[in-house]
Parts: sequence; structure tokens; C-alpha cells
Amino acid sequence: MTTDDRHPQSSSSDGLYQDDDDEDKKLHNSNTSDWFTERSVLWPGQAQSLQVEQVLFHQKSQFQDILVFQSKTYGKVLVLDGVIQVTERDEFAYQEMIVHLPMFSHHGPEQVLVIGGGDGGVVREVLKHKSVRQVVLCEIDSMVVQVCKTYLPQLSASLDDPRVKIEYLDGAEYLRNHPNTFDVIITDSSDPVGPADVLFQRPFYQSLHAALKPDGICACQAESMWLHMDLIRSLMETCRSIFASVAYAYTMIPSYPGGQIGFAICSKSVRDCLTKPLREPNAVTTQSLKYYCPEIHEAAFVLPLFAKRELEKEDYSG
Ligand code: SPD
Repeated sequence: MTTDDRHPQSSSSDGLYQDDDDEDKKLHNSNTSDWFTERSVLWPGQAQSLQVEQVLFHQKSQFQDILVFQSKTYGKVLVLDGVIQVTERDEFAYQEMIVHLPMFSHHGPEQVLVIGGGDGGVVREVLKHKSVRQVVLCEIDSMVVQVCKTYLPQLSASLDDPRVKIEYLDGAEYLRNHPNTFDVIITDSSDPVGPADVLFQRPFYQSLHAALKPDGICACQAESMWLHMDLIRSLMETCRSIFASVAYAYTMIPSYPGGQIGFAICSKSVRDCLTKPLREPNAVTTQSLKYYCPEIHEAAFVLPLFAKRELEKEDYSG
């Protein structure tokens, strides 16, 4: 199966498979197996394929195309508008880092907001912090939550925790209505094409700043240094002009384009608080982790030279 520019191409009986391109047939449907291939204008000239064992769910919601399939080697896979969001094999590398980098940089987060993240993986990690009294999940698409409750319970079970409140709303609007409310805000967005585009713009970051308490910290999905350096540079400049401290960190995740994705971590008014954790996971929490540890917290902000040089016009050392 093949997607292009995030829209599934439909030619076969189930609407998933492209059959009007001989080259694609050769590349993706070889050995009579079916393959999901991820293409986007955001990573031109390259694509990643996963072998499909069974399509479990495929339907359009009011907002996007939602696909879940059982892959041969990455477990179940959630795809939104043709782009891989979660695979069971490597999701922890993303969820743990986008959560624990800001959470362990804060002295004791109690009120946490997650924007997007309807699969529940980010909320699962937030709840590992015993200081948390409430997590609001602001997800625009209720179908994502329902589908993940069915097919990805190891992520979505977190959403049944009594500390979790789900709001099916637009994240930017929710922020505007909740000034000075949250200790930590995590924007678990898809890529900046279509509905998620606004989540990468200045007004959204201004709203994040306003919705944080004075010592609040936010973390936002901030794309790949291998593929989106212009976007990252512009995003970091925007953040720098709004927040007291800003730093870029990254994680390794084989199912995302380039095998890597980054995060913009921003502190509202406390300076120099991001790159070294203020707190550390206890032994019980550590048992539940597969990626995050205090050493990798610090290492995640150490960028390879090519990226450091691109961003070093400004100081993003946190
Ligand atoms: N290029 C894909 C970026 C996806 C980021 N969101 C992942 C959602 C996991 N909770």
C-alpha cells in the first residue's frame, strides 16, 4: 500500500493500494507481500516501507484518514493521513522522551496538558510522575482515541486513569481559554501539513506561554534535524523570542523518517533548567522505562556538529 502527500491513493478494492504506478508495484508489492509505504512532501525523495500482515482498521474520521495494521516486524502500527504515528516496537523512544525531558526538568508538575496524543502513550508516561494530580488530553479527533482503545491498549489504557480528563477540542483554542493553568504542556502533534500546521506557528507558541504557570515548561514535537533544519531553525527563533529558555533535544526512532525526531523544550521564565534533570526517576519508575534515564536526558541536547552549526547563531543551550 502506498500513500503520497499524506493522502491514501485508492485504486484497489479496499482503497488502500496504489495500482496505477508500475514502479510502485515493483518496489512495494514484491514477493506477493503487501507493504505500507510512507511518503510525504515533508521528506521528498525518500520513503519507508513496513510489511503488512493484516489491516485491522481503516476509516476516514471527520478530520483525517485513520489506519491500523499488524506489521510483520513492528507490531501494530497507527497511521494518520498516511504518516506513521506509533508502532508497538519503538513508540517508547518517542513517548518517554517528549514527556520525561520536560517533566524531570520541573520540580513537581501537578497540572499537565497534552495536546494531540490521542493514542494515550504520552499520557501513560505523564502518569508515571506521582506529583501529577490531573492530566488534560486535548485531542481534536475522538475516533483516534476510540480506535487506539481497541487496538493499542498498552498505550490507551492510561486514558481510563481517574486523573485523566479528555477534551475533544482544538488545542489552540483550549490554550487560549486556560491562561496560567499548567505546570507542563506537551504538544504531541503530527507533522506540519494540514490541521497540525497551526501547531508550528508563532500564535500557538504564544498561547502555550500564556497557558503555562510562571515556572512552567512545554515540550513540542519539532521534527527531524536530518530533514527539516529550516523549520527547526525558524521554530527555535520563534520560541527564543517568547520563552526564557529554549533547547532542542532529539530521540532515535526507526519508524520515523530519518530514524530520528526532535523536540522544542521551552521554559516560561526559569532560566537554564532544561538540559540537566532536576529530579530523577526512582527505582520503580526506572523499571517501567525503556529509553529515558538521567544520562540520556543530558545527551539528548548534545547535537551533532552539522545541526549545532545550523542552530548556533542563537544560544539554545537551555
Ligand atoms: N512524522 C511523524 C511524527 C509523529 C509525531 N506524533 C506521534 C504521536 C505519538 N503519540
